Amino acid sequence: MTVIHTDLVLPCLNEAAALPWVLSRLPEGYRAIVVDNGSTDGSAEIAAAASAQVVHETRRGFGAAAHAGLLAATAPMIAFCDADASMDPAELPLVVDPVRAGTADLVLGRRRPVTAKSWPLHARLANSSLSWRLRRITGVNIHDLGPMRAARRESVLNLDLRDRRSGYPLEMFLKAAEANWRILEVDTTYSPRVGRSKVTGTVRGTLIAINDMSALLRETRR
Ligand SMILES: Nc1nc2c(ncn2[C@@H]2O[C@H](COP(=O)(O)OP(=O)(O)OP(=O)(O)O)[C@@H](O)[C@H]2O)c(=O)[nH]1
Ligand SMILES: [Mg+2]
Repeated sequence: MTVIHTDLVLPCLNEAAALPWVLSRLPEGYRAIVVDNGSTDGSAEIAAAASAQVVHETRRGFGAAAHAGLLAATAPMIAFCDADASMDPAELPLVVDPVRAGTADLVLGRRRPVTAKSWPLHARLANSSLSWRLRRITGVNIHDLGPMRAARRESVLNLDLRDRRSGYPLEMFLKAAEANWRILEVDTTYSPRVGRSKVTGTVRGTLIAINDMSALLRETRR
């Protein structure tokens, strides 16, 4: 029997078109936990049929889903990835292996777009200005607050993350930096998502994300 070393949390809101490919790409030793937030397109059934563990989270929000996945996980390593096929789970060892090897405490996948369509201009600009601010605040040399990431599960639990919306990935980064974690950035490929955009692909989603993140940054600087 294969030993599961990493639980992969996949927050999922109506990703029926992307899930079969995403779930087929997990390397050996990884287990998928799909956290469904009331999808109406059969995402949960598709995930279950592909033998993923399905967690239902009634509270809306990216952070609520990501955190429910963290709480449901049991493996020593935890990884996060979008469920929209923009990232390839086959690349997970790039972020997980340095944590397993003990050379990093948090590894973030820097999104390297394969085509101009992978990443809308407004999202790219918002992200690079955020990264610039984060480099200044924390001294960590990051260029993208990438959603594909990995750390030791118990260490992330100990960060006591509170955000349940779009600020969750930022809060994880800020608290890890504050705790002097060794944070590493590696390149990962970024392709156009499958299905409809929900967060930064829409202007409304980007504004919500910027709002959630700005509140966290204001708190950090106090
Ligand atoms: N469970 C849950 N998942 C969500 C929610 N919002 C987004 N997601 C999922 O979180 C991941 C990231 O959301 P995306 O919609 O890809 O956001 P993005 O990458 O910023 O922008 P686009 O890919 O352009 O939409 C995807 O797997 C979504 O299905 C939510 O409220 N609940
Ligand atoms: Mg996406």
